[in-house]
Amino acid sequence: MMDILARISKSLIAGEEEKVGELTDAAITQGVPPKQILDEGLIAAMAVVGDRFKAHEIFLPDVLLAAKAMYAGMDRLRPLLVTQDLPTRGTVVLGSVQGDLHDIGKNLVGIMLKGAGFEVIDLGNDVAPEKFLEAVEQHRVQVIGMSALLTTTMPVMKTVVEMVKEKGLTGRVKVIVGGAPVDADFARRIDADAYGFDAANAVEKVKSLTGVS
Ligand code: B1M
Repeated sequence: MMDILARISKSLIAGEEEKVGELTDAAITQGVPPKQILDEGLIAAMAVVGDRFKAHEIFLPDVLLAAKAMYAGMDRLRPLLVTQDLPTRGTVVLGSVQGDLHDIGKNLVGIMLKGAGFEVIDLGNDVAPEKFLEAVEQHRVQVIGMSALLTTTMPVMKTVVEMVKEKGLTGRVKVIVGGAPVDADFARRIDADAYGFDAANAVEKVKSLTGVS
């Protein structure tokens, strides 16, 4: 089992999109649990990519290839992580904040939320604050979920929380934030209702925000 996960990681780091897809299929066939493939094969490798990029050992095009390879693996896992026939437990509007093009983590949160029975309105990446509020007005949204991967885009989360307050929606619409540079302390400081440290934790937090057990 370790061998196939290590091979997935190695291929992802090398940006081998097709191979990551094939190896993910092989791991699924071998019976490796999807969550383990995700955590130990794909996400662990992406952390290495981040470290190497930071150390200037690899460059942006390499990171882009690794991201494509990550999606090849995630596409294989998606159907296994999302169950179709659960009753709807509430609606979450989700997006990577304005200025932020990173969407892998946000998409994982979306997959996991759908898997837990939530309806997800995914606004994509680079989402302007007003867009979150427009979605709240147009749909019966219980939770706004925002993702940021850049320290420079984190302040947009505060803007959205302030807009929620200004519109008198505090309490009716809850806000959860997450992403690599975000932490619980930051979430508290901007008055967000919750912080999710990973996709599974985000689901737990959204369940508790919406009173779903
Ligand atoms: Co960029 N990037 N990147 N990048 N990139 C980081 C974030 C960086 C840390 C790399 C580094 O220097 N080590 C660094 C940020 C530094 C900083 O702000 N302090 C960085 C930089 C600098 C940049 C550019 C500025 C580079 C440049 O242009 N010179 C540029 C910015 C573009 C922009 O957004 N405007 C840029 C571009 C890119 C790519 C486009 C090439 C690509 C993104 C492709 C894509 O997303 N479609 C990319 C990638 C892939 C990364 C790294 C390597 C990996 C991110 C990732 O997908 N991780 C990243 C390094 C790193 O994070 N270690 C890096 C895997 C993913 C599963 O994890 O997103 O953290 P993550 O999500 C987790 C949790 O955080 C959490 O759950 C997820 C699952 O466990 N979570 C939530 C996320 N959102 C949540 C929301 C929640 C709850 C939990 O509630 C709603």
